[in-house]
Amino acid sequence: MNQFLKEVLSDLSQTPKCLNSKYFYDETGDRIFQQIMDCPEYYPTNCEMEIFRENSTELATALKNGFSDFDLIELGAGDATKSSYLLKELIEMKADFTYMPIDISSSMIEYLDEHLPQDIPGLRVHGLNGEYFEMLKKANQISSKRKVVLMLGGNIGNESPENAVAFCRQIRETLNSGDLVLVGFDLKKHPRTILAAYNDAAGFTREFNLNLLHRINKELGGNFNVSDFEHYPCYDPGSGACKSYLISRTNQKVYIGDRHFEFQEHEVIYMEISQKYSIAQTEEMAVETGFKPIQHFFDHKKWFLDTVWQC
Ligand code: AVJ
Repeated sequence: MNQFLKEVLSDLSQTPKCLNSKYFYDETGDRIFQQIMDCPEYYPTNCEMEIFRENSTELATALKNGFSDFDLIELGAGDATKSSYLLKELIEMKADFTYMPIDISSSMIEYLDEHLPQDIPGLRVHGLNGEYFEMLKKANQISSKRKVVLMLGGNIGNESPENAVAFCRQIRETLNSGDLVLVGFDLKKHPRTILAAYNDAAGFTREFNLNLLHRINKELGGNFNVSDFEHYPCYDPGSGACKSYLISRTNQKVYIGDRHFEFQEHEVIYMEISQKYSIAQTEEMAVETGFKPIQHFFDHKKWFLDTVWQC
């Protein structure tokens, strides 16, 4: 049985039912996420873009860190728009490195392998399509060079704080003393600003969530009646957890292949967490997971943090 099907069947058997947001990113999902990033309410991309645009030299210097050659790995690279600022700067500095973008979206990796070397002459690209840790292992097999790992976009926010700690520990285990990571954290800010970013007026975030039901219908033989589910985002400023749910509008029964799942009216599917952190919480997480926080980069509003950690 394929991994996607296995996880969906298991996740819909939980209480509350849930689905994993990493499966949002099929081709349609990639396109909807692009539309989310272009929404006026969705600030994280613009903030991090500003950090990369305004600090590319400082970032490149911090990550090159005096080493002669290294592998620059990006977890969840997407279309690599932000990292392109850094890649261009590193090429100008004549850094000797290979860019290894990892992404769960095969179309993204194909796109990067083909287009990046054209856009940035002299850049070596080795795309890896798959799950983060399997691909990190592969990267270590391909080369034993010093590693610099990028984890941008607040992707780490898609884990609960507890899982994020486990995740960072696991990253640390794949790396060696002296290696660097650059992690992007979406910071706590006014709750209304955060909620609006996950509840855009144009409805792209709703589409993004519902698309996973369409994807299950298409790829796994599901029969979700998508219009019978309502998108419900919420933000808890106490914990910093921004979560999205789909709520069943009626009592209904949904088939996936020969399995079925009953939904009560108002029953939820927990779809995604986008956790927000304070600066202090990110530093605690670094120390707790075997890293030393060495440099912070902010946008001018201090809404987003890209932080350099050393192993
Ligand atoms: C890609 C994980 C950074 O959580 O902000 C955007 C995904 N979900 N709107 C985020 C997302 C809903 C996004 N990340």
